[in-house]
Amino acid sequence: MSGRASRIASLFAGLCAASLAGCAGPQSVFSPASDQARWLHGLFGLMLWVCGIAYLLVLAFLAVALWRARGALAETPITEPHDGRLQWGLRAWAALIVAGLLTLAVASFLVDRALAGAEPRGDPSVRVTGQQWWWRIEVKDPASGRWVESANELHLPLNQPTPVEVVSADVIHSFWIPNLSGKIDMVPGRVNRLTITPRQLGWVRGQCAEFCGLQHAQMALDVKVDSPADYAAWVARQAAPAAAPKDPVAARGLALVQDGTCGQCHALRGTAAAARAAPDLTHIAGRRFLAAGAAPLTRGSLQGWIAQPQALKPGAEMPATGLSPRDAEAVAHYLEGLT
Ligand code: HEC
Ligand SMILES: [Cu+2]
Repeated sequence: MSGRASRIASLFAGLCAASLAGCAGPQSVFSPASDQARWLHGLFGLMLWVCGIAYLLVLAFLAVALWRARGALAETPITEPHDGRLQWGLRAWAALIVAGLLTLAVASFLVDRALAGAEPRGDPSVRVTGQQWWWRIEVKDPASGRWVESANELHLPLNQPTPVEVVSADVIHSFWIPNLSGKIDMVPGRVNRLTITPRQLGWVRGQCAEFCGLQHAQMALDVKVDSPADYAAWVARQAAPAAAPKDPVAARGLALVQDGTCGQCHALRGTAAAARAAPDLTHIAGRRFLAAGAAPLTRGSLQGWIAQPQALKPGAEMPATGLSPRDAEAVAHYLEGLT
């Protein structure tokens, strides 16, 4: 019997492993890369086992009952109240159910406590604002104590509990980086908080997890877990003003950006463009993706976006700029230098 039980258990484990093996990756709850994601992943695993075993037990008893009663269902009475073995069996079954549910309740309580215990004591050092359909990123520069703005790409320091504040500027969004944390809603007029303690270097992908309008699907957040030194360097880079144009074409691009409409929505720190309605472009070329994951950031995608943002992301809050191809080229060339 125990041999058979262990064979069933290993078959079950094999099935789980096979079905989860294809689920690893940069946007997956099955590759936890932070303390918080590991706790949640552990809780999920426990729930899967407890519920899976209960399910198999029910099916096994049902199969045995059907087998024993084959052909005789009509004649035998449905209950045998004086059968002592049946009564003990029922008591054992009830105890098993209570034990299973209690295990799950205690485990989820403990995980909840652990997540709450990781709540920041101090002030948050990262603030993320959901906007239709991009992410405003603000980080506190430890050097100056000032908040530094960026967009669509978030860096976090390895092994450091980072308190993150999430808010929304328009509708309800949901902040979700599966490898690093559970979901948390971004609600207009409300500040929600979570803490992330990353344990693995590298890139992972976040995604808005609450339908928020036309381009909800193209609202991805590129996330990088850095070593503390790389993180400090990234913050310092974001804090610096925009690089000066390196050649006459880039200089013409800067002039077009300053004289054109760009500055009514975007900020490029160090230039005349200082609006906050759209992603901060001060270090746009330092990012991997354009427009919250809509395309890889290349010279081609930048120029295409500037000429026709609606072609790449229909419904996006950036209207056609009306720039001539030559002007769009100069602007793209200038932006390309803003690392
Ligand atoms: C009416 C406001 C508005 C104007 C004017 C505007 N933009 Fe935008 N821009 C946006 C918004 C909103 C987004 C974010 C769109 C999205 O990702 O859904 C955006 C995104 C961008 C991005 C991608 C940012 C990123 O983080 O990937 C670039 C580059 C950009 N705009 C360049 C420009 C340039 C250059 C001009 C001027 C020629 C300009 N924009 C004019 C609103 C505007
Ligand atoms: Cu959304």
